[in-house]
Amino acid sequence: MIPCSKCQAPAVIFVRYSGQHLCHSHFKVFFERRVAKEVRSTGKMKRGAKLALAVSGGKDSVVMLRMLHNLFHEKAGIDLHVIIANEGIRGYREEGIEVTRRECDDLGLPLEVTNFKDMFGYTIDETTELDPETIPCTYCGVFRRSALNRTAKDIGADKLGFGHNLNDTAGSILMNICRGDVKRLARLGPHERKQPGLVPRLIPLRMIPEEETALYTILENIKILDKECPYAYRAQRGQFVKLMAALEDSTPGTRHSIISSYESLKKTLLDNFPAIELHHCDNCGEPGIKKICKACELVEKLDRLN
Ligand code: Q46
Ligand code: ZN
Ligand code: ZN
Repeated sequence: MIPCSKCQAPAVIFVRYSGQHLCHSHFKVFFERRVAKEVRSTGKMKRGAKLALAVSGGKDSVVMLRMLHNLFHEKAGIDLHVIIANEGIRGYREEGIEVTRRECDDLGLPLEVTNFKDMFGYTIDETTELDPETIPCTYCGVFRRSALNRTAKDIGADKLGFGHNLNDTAGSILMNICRGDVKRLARLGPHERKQPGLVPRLIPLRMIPEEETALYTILENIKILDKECPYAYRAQRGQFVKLMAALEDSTPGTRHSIISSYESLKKTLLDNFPAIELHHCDNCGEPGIKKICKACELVEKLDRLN
């Protein structure tokens, strides 16, 4: 048995990037403290603020939900609303909705299910039949952003929380650098500036490595959707996630270094690429760069193919 670096209890994890062995209770403190710090420093929400949480049923979003409930719902008077996007992926999404519904019932939180079929006229399964050449995640990502933003606005949310972890955040930074997409890099969340029509994002688990979220669900006995989307193998992001894991494995702390480099560059990025004036889509009213938003553009494409 390896003892905890802070007490003599058996360690449940070795945190390579900090060189500490931690027992269950010290790991919990270590985990929760970082989430609370992230929410306080980037969320800046006052008592009575409304926070919508985008939950999928997967480990990260369910842990975010549980944590925000335990740390901020009653203690800080933050009003929580849960949103789940139903993309229409057979054999996958139903279970995610079930897991999320159970968690919301247990915590006594309202849940809003927003269906792609109702909002855009197509499920993701249908987009793959109509347009097999395009990666399903192209439709899914654009529709999800729009659906969650619209639903969060309908709820009257001040912020919209996502369960992205450290691996996702560092992977997104790396992906945008590799693609040379500096404008997008400048716009990555968390968002402190408010743009008309866009609910600012909050990313409570931004500094938490994926393996720690996984351990937290086991130790705290949290039920999650433990299944991968059947289209995940086609996602381009996957290669950056794998690359990130390999880099971290050979040099522990790489993910944190990527985030801190990004933080140091962020001001320069925002000065050089200030937020552009967004239009309201002629069709649905959602903010976008062009007269017609990306989601409506994709719907038009599907209508032509149908
Ligand atoms: S749900 Fe949608 Fe993901 Fe499935 S189709 Fe791609 S984007 S992989 S997070
Ligand atoms: Zn301990
Ligand atoms: Zn639109």
